[in-house]
Amino acid sequence: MIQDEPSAFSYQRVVFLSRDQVTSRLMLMADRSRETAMKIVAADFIRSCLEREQFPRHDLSEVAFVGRSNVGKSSLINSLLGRKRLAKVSGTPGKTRILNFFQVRTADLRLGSFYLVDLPGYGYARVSKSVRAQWGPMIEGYLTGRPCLRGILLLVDARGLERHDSTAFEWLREAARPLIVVATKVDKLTQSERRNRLSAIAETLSLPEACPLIPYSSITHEGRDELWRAIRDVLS
Ligand SMILES: Nc1nc2c(ncn2[C@@H]2O[C@H](COP(=O)(O)OP(=O)(O)OP(=O)(O)O)[C@@H](O)[C@H]2O)c(=O)[nH]1
Ligand SMILES: [Mg+2]
Repeated sequence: MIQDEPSAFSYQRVVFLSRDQVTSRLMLMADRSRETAMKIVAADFIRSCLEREQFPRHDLSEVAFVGRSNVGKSSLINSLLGRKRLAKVSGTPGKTRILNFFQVRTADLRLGSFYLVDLPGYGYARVSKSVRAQWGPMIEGYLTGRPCLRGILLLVDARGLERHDSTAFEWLREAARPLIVVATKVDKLTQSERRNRLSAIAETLSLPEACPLIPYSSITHEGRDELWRAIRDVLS
C-alpha cells in the first residue's frame, strides 16, 4: 500500500498497488534520482582481461568489486556511474568470467580519475569445475599482484551471507587493503528485516568498526552517496 500525496481536498488518497506497479514506481523514482552528488565526467570500458599480462598499464588507482556470482557487482558499477549498461548484467549467474576494467573521471578534486575493476564472481556451483579452478588463481593473481589497488568492495546479499562469503571476507582482510562491505539488493527487504539482516551480517563477519557496511540498491540507487564517500576516503 502506498500513500499518495494529499489531494486538493485535503484528505489522503490511499492507493493499492500491485508488486509490478510498486517496482515501476521505484524505477521511476530511481530515474529521477539518477543525478548523484558525485559528478561523473566520463566512464569508459577499457578492457577485459584473463591474465596479468593483459592488465592495463597506467598510473591511476584502482578499486576492485568482489563477491559471489549474481550478487550484483556489475549492476552496482552501473548504478554508481549512472549508466545503464556499461557493465554487463545478467540473470544467469557466472556471467562475468574475466576481469573488466573501467576508467572513471569525476569532477571531484580529491578523486579525479581512477579505475573500477569488476572481478569474476566466486562460488557458483553450476559452472564447470575447470572454469571454477581458473577463477581462484585469476582473482588471487589480481588482488595480490596489483600495487595500484587502493581498496576492495566486498559485495554480499543484504538478505544474508552465503557459502564462501565469510571465507572471502577473511581472505580479503589479509590482502591488507581498505575494505568496504556492500550489502546489495536491499530493496528486497522491509525496513525491519533490513535492520536484523544487516546486524546479523556484521555479527557473523565480526566486522571491525573501521570497516563500513553500506546497504545498497542498484534499482533505487539507495546508498550511492554514502558509498561514493567511502570510496573517496579509500582513494584520497
Ligand atoms: N532487486 C535487485 N536486483 C538486483 C540488484 N542488483 C542486481 N540485481 C539483479 O541481480 C542479477 C545479477 O546482477 P549482476 O549485476 O549481473 O551480478 P554480478 O555479481 O555482476 O554477477 P556475475 O557477473 O555473474 O558475477 C540481475 O538479474 C540484476 O538485475 C539490486 O540492487 N536489487
Ligand atoms: Mg557481473
